[in-house]
This record gives sequence, structure tokens and C-alpha cells, in this order.
Amino acid sequence: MATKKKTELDLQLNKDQLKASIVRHLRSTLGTSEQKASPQAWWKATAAAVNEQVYERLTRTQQTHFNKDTRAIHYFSAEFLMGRLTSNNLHNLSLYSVCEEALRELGLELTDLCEQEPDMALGNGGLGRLAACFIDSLATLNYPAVGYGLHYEHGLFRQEIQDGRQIERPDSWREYGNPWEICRPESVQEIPLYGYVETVFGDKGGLKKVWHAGRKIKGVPWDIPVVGFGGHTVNILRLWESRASEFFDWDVFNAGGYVDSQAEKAQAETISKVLYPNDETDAGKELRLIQQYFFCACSIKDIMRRYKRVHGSDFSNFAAQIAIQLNDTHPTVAIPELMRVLVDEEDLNWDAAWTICYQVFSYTNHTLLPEALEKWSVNLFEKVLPRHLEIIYEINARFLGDLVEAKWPGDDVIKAKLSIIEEGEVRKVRMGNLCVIGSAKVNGVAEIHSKLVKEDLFPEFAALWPDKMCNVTNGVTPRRWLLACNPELAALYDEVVGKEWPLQLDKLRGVVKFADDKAFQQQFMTIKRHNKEKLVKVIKAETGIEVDANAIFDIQIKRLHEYKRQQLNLIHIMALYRRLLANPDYDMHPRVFIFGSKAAPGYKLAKDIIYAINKLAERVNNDTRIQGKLKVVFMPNYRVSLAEKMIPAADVSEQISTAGYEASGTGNMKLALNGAITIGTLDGANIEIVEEAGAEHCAIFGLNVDEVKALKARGYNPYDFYYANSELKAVLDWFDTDYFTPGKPGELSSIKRSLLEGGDPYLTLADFAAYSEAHQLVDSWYRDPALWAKKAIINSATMGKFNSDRSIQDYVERIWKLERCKVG
Ligand code: RUG
Repeated sequence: MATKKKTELDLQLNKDQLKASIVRHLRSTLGTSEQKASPQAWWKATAAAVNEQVYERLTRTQQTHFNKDTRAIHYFSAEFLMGRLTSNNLHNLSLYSVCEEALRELGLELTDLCEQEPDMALGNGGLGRLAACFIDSLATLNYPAVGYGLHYEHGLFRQEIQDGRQIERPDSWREYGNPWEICRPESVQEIPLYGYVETVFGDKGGLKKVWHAGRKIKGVPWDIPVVGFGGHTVNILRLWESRASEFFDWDVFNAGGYVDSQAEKAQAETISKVLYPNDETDAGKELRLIQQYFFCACSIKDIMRRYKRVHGSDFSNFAAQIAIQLNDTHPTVAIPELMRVLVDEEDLNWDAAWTICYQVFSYTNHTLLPEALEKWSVNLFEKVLPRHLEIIYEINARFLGDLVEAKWPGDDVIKAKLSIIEEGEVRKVRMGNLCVIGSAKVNGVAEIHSKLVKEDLFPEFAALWPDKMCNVTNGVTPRRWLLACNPELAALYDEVVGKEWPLQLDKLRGVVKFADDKAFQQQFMTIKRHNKEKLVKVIKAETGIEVDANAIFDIQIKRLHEYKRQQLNLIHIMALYRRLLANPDYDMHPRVFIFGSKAAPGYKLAKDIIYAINKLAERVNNDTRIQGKLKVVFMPNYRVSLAEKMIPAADVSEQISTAGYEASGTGNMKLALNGAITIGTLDGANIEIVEEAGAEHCAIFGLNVDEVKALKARGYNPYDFYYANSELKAVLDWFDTDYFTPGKPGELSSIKRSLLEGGDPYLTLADFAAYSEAHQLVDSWYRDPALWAKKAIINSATMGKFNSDRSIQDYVERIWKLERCKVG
């Protein structure tokens, strides 16, 4: 008898079914009972019950994609900052309230169980979180997509604060098991490394290259199902774990070298052991290059396997079926790897292989900072990936010899600039140039950034290929960053504009007409107040600091970097403190400055800034003279799940990077969407936020991109600002005293030094006065509750553009040319 196909309705669980399923999993999957179960076990049983739904839909999705043989996007990223998945999956399956009720009947609170889940912190910051938002949107919009990355055993370090200083501790997100991942031993891959290249006679005549690997590593895939909102499409995020391969293990073992074989095994398994904690800087280490190659090679093999299952060795459809997006330069080595596979293993000639490659790849640039544009020494490349270096030389020779020579005949200066190889004492492979040369499209992540990529970073490439460069402004998923994290505001929006806004965020524009409505303002601000009260408790629990929800909550959450200018915020708080000490009646609305930030472990100045913030906090928070008008909080271990608690509670959003340095920013979007007012420079996506919300509803200050360039060109001297502004001078001189570090003068001096002797590369002092004025403006707005409510509402209601669904749709139209595939 033919089995009836399950319909969408059959899949939708009711409360009693879900409850029964949770209890069943508690007993049969977790091996415990309702009486004995720990909160961990309840959380895992709940996840297992949800997974029944997820897997059913995952199978359907995979069958549909296979049957229709769809073109798919493969998003290659060294980082996916997923955070927690329980609440997200429940929301996307429309099961959140059903689950809440089911658990309540079992005497449990869903929000408490969600706290059991460790964050999946497989990323540093914006770049990794963007990748997570994008795969959510791809599934939501029913696009066939696979995320490919690394299955780090330890994600970004856990930050502890001891005596004000950052201490890094290992993050063990899967120490006690993770219910959302599925190991797929049937799709294991083997990856070569090191060794040498031999030239032999090919079967079809002519010469052929053979790479004899010195070592092989096993890549074990772990799949994380990615549930689209509405639950139709469930794509996968496939993360590769490295293991020792039998290839070398047994050789050494049989030769009697058991201990050596164990050492090699440990080395192999080191590859996916830990995420490099550097945001925006290239570590330049052998292990990092191996990490990059390892996950790219596993992923290309995986793509090949799937393609060949349908098309055999006919590669004429490859570029029509496969699109690969390179998230920054980290996965660039995928380009020579695909060339190697096509030429060496599949016997295509160079031109045919290159034509395919060139159509398959596209590259997203996320930064203009020179230290983040990866360069690998040629020697290292040659040692680890000898065949790839040959392929890179060949790509380079053809590019320079044909295209560059045709456009700029005889111009060796341009050739040297565009070459993939940087000449010098240490010859280097420039991954940025390789990306541009090997990609069909190159995009920046906000209008201004894309303009600078074109005009300042890659001007010659833009002249050579005027249509290659484009922009896709970043976005964030409104499901996580409003629906799930701010349930009260989400419910209010449901009432006012209907329930479609999580998919069509532009619908929030319908709220603008209520921005002056007193009753609506009150509802909106009451929700903000509730969110602030919740954060007050979290702050108390995490830091012991008491703050008052009546104060303005002013939040700066992002990685610590000089260009992001936490030091500007810091010196401004010190200036406010001085004003209050000098005049206890100084007129300001009470303010709580809240920071959340991790510094790269080797970035000394960034760590000193964290220390200074904490020392300032100790002093200010315990100074009764200022009558609680100023509080400073540094929230330890900033991560996705903490962001979800901080963002809904923010009144003010600090987006104060030096203009021209923040490619986009995405925290700026999340904070504004949740009703925070931006204090910001005209940098990255701030510019587009201001365009949407209206300049009068944001506090914009400081030098713009052209002014920054002009000041630098004229010769910036921070001492000019130091001597001209007595308050600024006094604040900087304070760093040399022991006022904040009793008995230890000079402990904070490195910050002053960087701003004066160090030349203040990010123009902190130049923007200080304008920043201080912007704060005064914000303070004056806040004293008028109706005015503030109006601005907050307008900010939230006008952020529709920053839906990551819109970003994905832009990628589809401008770059990927994908078709949606409805899963029945
Ligand atoms: O710094 C950028 C952010 O401005 C941007 O919003 C984010 C996503 O596009 O990427 C960040 N980024 C850039 N993270 N790492 C890099 C350089 O590798």
C-alpha cells in the first residue's frame, strides 16, 4: 500500500503531542525520568522533540533539491557565530508558544531551559554573525544553500574579568553534547597536505602534475540544520572536524612508532581545535593556512561528490549549478583548489577549468584595514600547498601577461601592484588580489564601504573590470533580533502592523504614523522600561553593580579595536565624571554606560582599554559625591546570547568608529531596530541608517570620510587638540595618576601614550569635542519624554532595509542568480 505523503498540517505539532514527545525523549533519549531530570536533560529532551520536526523537514528539503537538481549557493566562511538555537528553531517552526505551554504544564519555564544552552561561538564578531544571519535568510527565502565552515572544538574564548583585566578561558560549547548537530561519517573526506609535485606523462599524452602528499587529514562533517522561518526549507550548515587519517597513522604505527603516530594524530586533530581569536587581523600562522585549506578542500570535494552523483564527469553544467561565496579572504584557497581538482584530477584543460572557476566564485570584502587583508609567505605556501603555489603562479602569469599587459602595456608599476605575488625580502601571496582575479563579482558590505573598495582599495581592478565591483549592504535577521529577543515589542508590532513583519520588515514603516501618538508612545516606552528592568537584574547578577532603570542606558557592544574607538567613549565618561566632581549640580540626566567587548588576546592596547574601563567603573560606581548620576558597567564575556539581552534595553547606541574604517557594522542595525538612538559617525551602515531614520533622529558627529582623509593628508597632530582643549588635556593627564589605580600610578598611561606619542591613528582627539556635544544633544532629547519616544519609535520603524532577507535578495539578483525552490 502506498504511504500517504505527510502534509504541512500533519507536521505541525500541538501542545499535548509536543509534551508527550519531550517526556518520551527525556526517558528514551536522555535515560532519565521526570522526577530526576536536571534542567540540562529537560533542555536536551526538548531539543530532541523539536528535532523530530526539523529532521522531517530537512529530509524533504534535501529530496526536493535533489529531485529538482537546483542551482545552489555554497557560503564558505571560516566563522559562523550561531549563538543559541533552541528559541530560534522554535520560533522558525512556529512552535515557541506551543512549547512554552507544554513545558509550563510540566512545571518548567522555556526561558530558563534556553539558558542551559551554551552559545555556539564559532566566530569573532560581525563577520561570523553576518554569516549566521545569511544562512537563516537563505532558508527562510527557500533558496538552496549550504554553509561550509570549520567545526572548532573551542569557539571564541570565554572572557573573565579579574581585577579589571581580561583573562581568556577556553570555550567548550560541546563539552556535554550538542543536540543540534549530526555527525555524517558517510561523507568523510581525506585531505592532502605538504609533500611535493611530480610532472609525469598523462594517459591522454602531454604532461600532468601529480601532488604526492606528505600527510593526509580526515575531514568529518557535522551538519547543523538551518531552519527557515515558516519551517518550509531546512538547509544545512556543514562544519568540518579534522581527525587523523589512517593514511599516516598506520604507516607510523606499523613501523613501531606508536608514540609518534599519536603525536601526528594530535597534530591532525589540532587543525579544527580552536578558532583564531583575532578579529580584523591576520595571524599569518601555518596552522591558520592549514585550517583554511582544510575546510575549503573538504567542501570542494563535497560539492564535487554531489555534482558528480547527477552529472558524472560532464562539467559543462558545473557553473550553472554551483555558486560559491567567499566570506572575506579566509577561504580564498578554494580558488586554486578547484583549479587543481578540475585540471589535475578531472583532466580538464586550463582554459576550460578557469572559465568554470571564474563563474563559480564571488568574494565579499569586509574591511579596508591593511592588516586584515591576508598575505601568506610564499615559502609557507610552498611547504604546505606546493601544487597550489604552482597554480597561483600560473593564474598570475596569465593575468599579468594577458589582461594587464593589454590594458597597461609595459607598465611594471601597475603589474607589481596587481600581481598576486608581492615581491620583497619575504615574497608573499596576496589573497585579496587572488580573490578579485578569480571571482566573477566582488562586493563591499555598505554603500560607502563598497565605494572605498572600488576607489581606494582596488582602483585598478575596478578599471579593468568595471562591472565586477558591487555593493550589498549588510542586514540582520529580524527573527532573532526582534521577534525572539524582544517579545513584547514584537507583540506590539503584531497588533499594529500585522504579523507579516518578521518576513517583510518594511511593514514596520506602518508604525511611523503612531510616533506622535501619546498612547502608543507610552506602550513603546513601557516595553523599553521592562527590557531595561530585566537588564538591571542581569547586570546585578553578572557584575554585582546596581543600576537604575530610570537612567539612560548607553550601550557600546562590539569587538575592542582602536578604530571602533571605545577609548573615545572612555575619555568622554571621564570628562563627565570630572564635570560632576567639579560641580555636583552639573546638569545631566543620570546615565549608565554599558560596554560588552572582547579583545584579541595579543592586542595589548585593547586589553589596557578594557582594564581602564573597569578601573573607571570601580571608582565612579562607588563615588557617592556624584549621587548616582553616572554608572559604568563592563559586562564580561560578551556573546550572542548576552547581546540578545542588552540590545532590547538600550536607549543609546554607540557607533563611533573613525569614518572610513568600519565597513558596515550590524550591531548598529540591531540596536536601532530595538528603538535605540544612534550616536554615531558617518561611517559604514550608519550612513544608511541615518538615511532611513532621518538625520534629525540620530546624533551624528565628527569628521566624515573626506575630512578624515584631508586631515591625515595635511598631517594630523593630536597635540594640537590636547593643548587647545583644557578638559581633554586634564582627562588625558589623569591616565598618568593613580586616581583610578590607587598606589599604581601609570597603569593606564599606555592609553594616553597611544593618543599622543602614538599619533592617535584613529583621530580620537580630533572628534572628542564634537562627540561631547552630541552627548549633550542626546541628553537634552531624553529630558523631553515625548520627543525621545518619537525618535526611538521612528528609529525602530524605519529599519526595514536592514533585514538580512533583503541583503540575500540583493546577492541573488546582483551575484548568485538563484531560483527559489519551494519545499512541498
Ligand atoms: O568589521 C567588519 C564590520 O564592519 C562588518 O559589519 C562585518 C560584516 O560585514 O565584518 C566585520 N569584519 C571584517 N570582521 N572581520 C573583518 C575582517 O576580516
